[in-house]
This record gives sequence, C-alpha cells and structure tokens, in this order.
Amino acid sequence: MDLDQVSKEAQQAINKCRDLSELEETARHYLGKKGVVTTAFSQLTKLSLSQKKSEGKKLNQVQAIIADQVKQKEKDFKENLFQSQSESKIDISRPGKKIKLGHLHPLTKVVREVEDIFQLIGFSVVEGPELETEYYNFDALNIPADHPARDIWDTFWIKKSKPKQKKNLLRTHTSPNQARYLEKNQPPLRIIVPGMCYRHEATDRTHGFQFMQIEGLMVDEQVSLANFKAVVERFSQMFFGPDAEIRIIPDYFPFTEPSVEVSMRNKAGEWLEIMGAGLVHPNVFKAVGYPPYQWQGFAFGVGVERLAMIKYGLDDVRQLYQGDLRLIQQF
Ligand code: FA5
Repeated sequence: MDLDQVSKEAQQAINKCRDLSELEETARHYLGKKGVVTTAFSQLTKLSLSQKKSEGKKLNQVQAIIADQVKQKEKDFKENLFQSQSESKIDISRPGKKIKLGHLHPLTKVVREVEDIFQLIGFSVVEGPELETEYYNFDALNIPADHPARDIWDTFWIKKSKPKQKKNLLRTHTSPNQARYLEKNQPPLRIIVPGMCYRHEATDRTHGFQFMQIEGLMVDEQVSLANFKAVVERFSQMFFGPDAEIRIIPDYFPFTEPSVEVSMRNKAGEWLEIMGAGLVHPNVFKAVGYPPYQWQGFAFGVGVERLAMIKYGLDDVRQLYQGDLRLIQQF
C-alpha cells in the first residue's frame, strides 16, 4: 500500500469536509475499526520482520498525521460555528431583555395587608360563599322577610328553578358569615372574612354594584364597644400610619346593638364612611342556637375599595374595576 498516497488522499478528503458529520464520516473511513489505516495494520503480519518494522513505523506516522488533521479541522468547525452564531444569530455580549413581571391589583394588596394586620392581633382568616341563601344573608341576621331594613340592601336575587325552592341571592354583605361561623365553632373566637359583595344599586364615586368587604367578628365572655374601638384604632394606625384619625358615630344595623359607623378623612379632608359595626345582637346568637346572654361580641364590615381610596388617594371606586392599566400599574 502506498502510504504517502493514503496520507495525501486523507488530507484532501478532510479539507473537503463541509461540516462535523462529514468529518466524522471521513475520520471513520481512515481510522475506524474497518478503516483504511486499521486494515493496513492488520496486514502487517503478512510481511517479513524488517518490512514489518519499517512499514509499521510509517503506518504509525500516517495514522498520527490523519488524526491530527481531523482534530484541527474539528477545532476549525467549532470556532467557525461559534463565530457565525455570535455574528448573525445570538450576540452573547448584549445585555439581556428585562422580563416583565406581573403585579398585584391594588385591591388584592389591600386585602392581604388587612389580613396580615388582623392575623398579628390574633384573628384567623376564613371564607364564605358568594352565592348565599336568604336565610344567612337576612333571617339569621335578625332581618326577617317583612323587615323594612331589607331595603338597605338592594339585592340581586337568583331565579328559582322550582316553585318551592328556597331563595338564593348574591350576598349583599359579608355578614352572613357571622352566623355561618358561629353555628360551627365555639367561642371564644376572632375571625375576619374577606369577600366580594353585590348590590343592585346605582353607582357613584363611593359605590359600586360589586365591591369587597372584610367582615370581622370577635366573641368572648366579655366583649364591649371599647374592645372594638381599641381594635379598629390599632388597625387604622397599622394600615394608614400612626397619625390615622377615625370618627365613630351611631348608626343602625338590625344585627348589632348598639351600632356604629366608622369614617376616615379622604384626600379632600372630608369624612368618608369605611365600615359599619356594633355589638352582636342577642337575636343573632339566638338564631345560631346559643343560650341568651352567655356570649358577647363585636362585629364589623369594612369596605375594601374605601380603604384603597383613602390609602392611595383615589377619587372614584369604580376606577378599580375598569382594568385601566394606567391606574393599575401605579401599584
Ligand atoms: C354592611 O354591609 C354591614 N354588613 C356592616 C356591618 C357588619 C355592620 C357587622 C355591623 C356589624 P354597609 O352597607 O354600611 O354595612 O356597608 C359597610 C361598608 O361596606 C361601608 O362602610 C362601605 O365601606 C362598604 N360599602 C357598602 N356599600 C358599598 C358599595 N356599594 N360600594 C363600595 N363599598 C361599599
């Protein structure tokens, strides 16, 4: 075998390779198990001892040269590949694009912050259904069907599918959860219940037909309005800052006695109602089967949009539901 010729041909074949797979194929052709050089090695046995020595030496040299050339070509391919990628496709030196992260809706932020504060002062967070029964939304709260106070809550009623079916509605407030929780749990207890509420009423700057409330309920052997005042003052200072000013004036709710309304100043300095509250009415304890006058408690229902209005200086609660990114992205 003319080894010089083999070496020359191999070099030409390697040079002609256009990519790594062609190079691998060529390398296999010369150096693989059944390759030209390997076969030549196996044929050395047929030669005389002196021929074996000189041919063997030559063959080793040719094998090393081809292997070197393959290695060099492979290096060239890899460098070229990297260069062409960095020139035309990926510029690995360019600064990365900033990934746009989503963020929380201001109402979600308010709810989470209120939850954190009340949890710090010993309240648990529980949930109740948005589709409510007439019983929990009204009757259990000392508002029977003929009670004029039902008019306070303009209600979205759910159509009955059968004539005798009980009436369902979209809850008009989170207060049904007072009765729901008291029925299943034994005092002493302290809970808050955040949730969406619905009222069939005309909207304005401070009223939506859909809004969120957070109900609060604390029941123990001795709970007074002074406890409520301490809790609501503590909450407002933690939520709005140490200078937060609140005003508590009398109000009326069928399920609390006495009842109060809590207001805070909006950005124009006017009082804005943020919550209704009071001491749990004995008829509510009666409705959930508690012995009369064994327990006392306070309850409140605070409007989440109103809290957001004051905290962020918003003019209109309806803005919070318009999905306008110019507003939402400020939070
Ligand atoms: C109630 O809904 C009572 N359930 C509150 C309560 C709970 C009283 C426990 C006593 C004991 P009222 O309708 O006033 O009360 O609503 C309470 C708060 O919800 C209001 O102060 C206001 O912050 C908010 N709110 C009421 N209606 C709307 C509305 N249409 N849009 C936005 N926020 C509202």
